[in-house]
Amino acid sequence: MNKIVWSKHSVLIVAIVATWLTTYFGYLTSFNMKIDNIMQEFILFLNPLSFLLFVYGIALFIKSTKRRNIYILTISVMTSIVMFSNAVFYRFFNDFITLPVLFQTSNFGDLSSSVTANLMVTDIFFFADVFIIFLAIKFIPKTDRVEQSNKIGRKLYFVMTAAVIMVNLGLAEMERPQLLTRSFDRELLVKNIGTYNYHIYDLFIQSKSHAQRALADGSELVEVGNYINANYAAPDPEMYGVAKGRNIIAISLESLQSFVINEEMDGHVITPFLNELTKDPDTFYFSDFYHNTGLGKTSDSEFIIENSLYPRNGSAVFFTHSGNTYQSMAAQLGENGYFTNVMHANNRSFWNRDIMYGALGIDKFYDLESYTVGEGEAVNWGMKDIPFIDQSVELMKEMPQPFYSRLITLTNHHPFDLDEEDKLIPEYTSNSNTLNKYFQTVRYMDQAIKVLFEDLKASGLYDNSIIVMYGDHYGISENHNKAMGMYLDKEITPYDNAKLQRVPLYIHIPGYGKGKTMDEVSGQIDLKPTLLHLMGLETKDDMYLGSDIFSPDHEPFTIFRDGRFVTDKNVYAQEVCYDSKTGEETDMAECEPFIERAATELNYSDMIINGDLLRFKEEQEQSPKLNSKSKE
Ligand code: GP9
Ligand code: MN
Repeated sequence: MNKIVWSKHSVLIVAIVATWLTTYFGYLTSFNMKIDNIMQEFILFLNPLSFLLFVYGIALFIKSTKRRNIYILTISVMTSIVMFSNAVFYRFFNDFITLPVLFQTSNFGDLSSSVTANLMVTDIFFFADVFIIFLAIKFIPKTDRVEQSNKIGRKLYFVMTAAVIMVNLGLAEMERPQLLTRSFDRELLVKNIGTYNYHIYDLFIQSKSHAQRALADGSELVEVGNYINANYAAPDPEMYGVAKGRNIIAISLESLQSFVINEEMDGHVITPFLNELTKDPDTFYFSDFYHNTGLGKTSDSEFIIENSLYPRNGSAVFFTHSGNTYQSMAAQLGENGYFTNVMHANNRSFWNRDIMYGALGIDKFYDLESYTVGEGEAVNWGMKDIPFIDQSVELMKEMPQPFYSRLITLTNHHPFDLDEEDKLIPEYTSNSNTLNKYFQTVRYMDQAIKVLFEDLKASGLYDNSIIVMYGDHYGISENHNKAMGMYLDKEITPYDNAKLQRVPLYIHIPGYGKGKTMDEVSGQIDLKPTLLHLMGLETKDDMYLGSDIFSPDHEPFTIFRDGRFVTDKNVYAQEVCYDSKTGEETDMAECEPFIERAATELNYSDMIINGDLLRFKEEQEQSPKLNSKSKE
């Protein structure tokens, strides 16, 4: 190193290196992050650097040595506090701190008591850099008078900082495409951009939604409320309450699309059990049902099903609006005596579930920690569906009844990897490895659902439950159109791509006997009112955008998050209006009124979420209720 640079900036250099290494060492000792390869290890090592270069670099603008040293020390204390707090928090929650947790009162667990209970003497290590910097300031001989850094030197420094940021982001993007737009998981964020940058990112996301929230004053409720009331579909009296009092077992079928149901691949039946179920007298099978998800994928589907609102465009609402007030299906069931829970053998912070579930009023989250993943029981993203289902049913046996359990399956997830012994049919042969393997993992999932039904029957839970199963979102993206075209034996158009967003929905009511295939166009957005009405619960006063599929007033119309839509007559995609039966282009006038409707509806949904409007509704409801009660 250049002698002059060293003597002029020794404290700064010591500070950067000391904090960098303390942070990295902190990662290794305090957080249980899964590192799969050398590249991830390297990114982890590199990731504190960009922020540290930047924040310590500001010292270069401070003329007085004393002030400059104070600044450097302050930064090191602050970064140490950040790492220290995260480590303590992690011990209890197995997660990194996010701002809504600090400001939310309705969270799982009590923060302050758990923090004090989780302190360790070795935590002093997080302040090692402060100590080292302090020694450097005291003992490194000040041979040269520290002059103001020259402009060129400073410029060079910040160019270097920018380069480090770019390298870090570039590598992160390679490891995890769309990391920042989808913000899947805090652990992935910290692994890729580091704790410090993660907190800035979190601050940015949270303050953006806070600003929009602050601008809303509740007056928007009238307009949105009018639209919602006008579209209310009253329940069919025949169906209302048919499953009253039963347990609800809802299964999120990972990446399952309808194009595999009742079909074959090279002569192999893909979903034998699910096919049988479509003909089962206790089952309603919805053959023209669509997902309404966006970038938030599984978490978006959860959001839609719980709230009957659309997720957000371009980001995952589970991350951006976990501090909102919601009127979720879980909360409503909870008020009616249900024990509400989600079962999913994955890291609890994935999709910010641990936080969002608090806002959705879900009583318990059975995450990875609730499961025992035995030898050979994990593949691809984690625990295999069959042992997951076996253990979930075991857990259900212990639950207070009635319960509402939502199970999220995982094996049929991109890249659709499977152990040899679980491959029940051969691969498909096309230019898409993804599609080729998809049929096999779907076949495995079908087996898992069969096991679920067997387990439920054996446990005695079956007869008093209702089983609802739905595909969460597409599994095969448009990037595989060529292979898909080969399988479907046609050229894939935007019309086909829209129709491929069909996901299966099953509502299975043991002993009911009057089930049938429903070919009404509908979507995930309709599930909440449909289910609540089946349970005999009213939804008239709730704010939601879907409608009960069994209602005679249900409209055959579903809107995709990106503005495409499907009606009984048309498919609207890529600004083209198609005939829904033939797939041929048709007169735009047929689609016109719905284009407007789709835009309005998505906009109202965004208004509810961005303005956190349901908090005003809650306030309004509390006062008149009190009044009417006192009159009785
Ligand atoms: C992760 C699982 C999959 O926990 O829900 O998420 P996805 O990538 O499908 O959104
Ligand atoms: Mn999914």
